[in-house]
Order: sequence, then structure tokens, then C-alpha cells
Amino acid sequence: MILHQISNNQKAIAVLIDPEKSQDESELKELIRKSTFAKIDYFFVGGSTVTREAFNKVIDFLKSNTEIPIVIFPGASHQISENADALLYLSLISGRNPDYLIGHHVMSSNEVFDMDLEVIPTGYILVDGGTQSSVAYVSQTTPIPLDKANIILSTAKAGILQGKKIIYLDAGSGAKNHVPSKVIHDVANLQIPVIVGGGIRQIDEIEELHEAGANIVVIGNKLEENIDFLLDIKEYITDTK
Ligand code: 1GP
Repeated sequence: MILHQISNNQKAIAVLIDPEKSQDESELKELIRKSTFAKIDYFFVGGSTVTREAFNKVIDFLKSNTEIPIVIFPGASHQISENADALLYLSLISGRNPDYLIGHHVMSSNEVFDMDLEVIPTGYILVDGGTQSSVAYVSQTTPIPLDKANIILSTAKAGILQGKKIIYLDAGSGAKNHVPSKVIHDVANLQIPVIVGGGIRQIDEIEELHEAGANIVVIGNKLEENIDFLLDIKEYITDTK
């Protein structure tokens, strides 16, 4: 069970693949090869504006080319596949757009219900990373300001009370500022697994967020810019494990 694995692993790293940007098979092969060498823990797959075709292409390619668990990080109701290992069943609880709180869920529930796929209820909290993120724009929601730690915490608590099994704190892909470690520390103290992503591009940031209590740190953009950052990640993972 992926949820069980996430809860028990304090210092995991996920590589985010946005199929809209990365579909080329030789590039994916290279990413898989270097991620395997670095011993990353998960591939997260999804995006704000991904077509069904691109999504399935990437999931199916990963399924036949890697043993690393594939976790869907969906941007919309069509991003589901039985070839993944788990689905982060996101509710965008920082926003007030009913489509991302229940609408997409209703659209896909019949299919998801019948799939042999681990579904992980996830409270997804978008915080302001200093740039207009694709998620904020596409979902038409307002992220929580970074300095409003009390609102972030109240939102996380509400998610827990609603039965979410994981809290995902995201500053948005390509954020200028990632979620501060103090916020991660406070949310992790609520005794729920925490995933953090958005704007993380240095090893010392990964380390700081892990130390603060993040179970998974997600890296997307940085690897699109420089795939060899996985070599630094390998060194970090070897030192920590
Ligand atoms: C965004 O958490 C992810 O949803 C990853 O962000 O692309 O900035 O690493 P980056």
C-alpha cells in the first residue's frame, strides 16, 4: 500500500512528470534511468492542462519501463489509469471552486470505483509561491498567502477532520518561494503525512523540508531544466539513508 509506505517513510523524494511537457520516449527513458540510479521513491504524474492521450502515454510508458511506484497527481477528472499504483484523490481545500472540491470527483467516480487502483484522499493546499501558478489560474482559486500560517494550518486541520489521509502543500510549479519549513513543521505536527512541492530547486531546501517533517518532497521544474540534478539527489539520498 502506497499510503502505508508514505506514512512510514519520513524522507522520500518524488519526481514530477507533467505529460504535457515530457512525452518524448528517449527523454523519459533517460529520466527513468537517472531516477533509478538516484533511488528516488516515486514518480508523480499529472498536470493542469494535460490531454487524456498524453497522460495515458506517459503512464503506460512508465508502467512498462520502471519498478518505481507511479502515483497520479491529477489536474482533472480524466487523469486516471489502472496502470498507476495510486491516485492522490485531491480536494483543492485552499480554494472555493466546487469543481475542484467535488465536481471532477463526481465526473470520474464510476470509473475510479471500478479500478484496481489505490485511492488516497488528499487535502491539497495551494499557497502563494510568488508567481501566478498554472493550478491557481486553471482552477480559478486564490492561493493562501505564505505568511498566513494560521490559515494554512486551519485549512489542514479542516482537511484532516474531513478524513483526508495526506496533506499536500504546494507553492505551484515554478514557484519563486517554496512552502516555508515552519509551515511544514506545524502541519506535520498534526500527525498526518505531508507532501511538499513547488519551487524546490536545491539540495539544502530538500534537506530543510525533510528535517521539518515532510514525508515526500516533490521536484518538477528543476529536473526539466537540469536532469543531472538527480546526481546531487543521489548523493543526498545516499547520505541520509
Ligand atoms: C507543483 O509540486 C509541484 O505542483 C512541483 O513544483 O515544478 O516547481 O518543482 P516544481
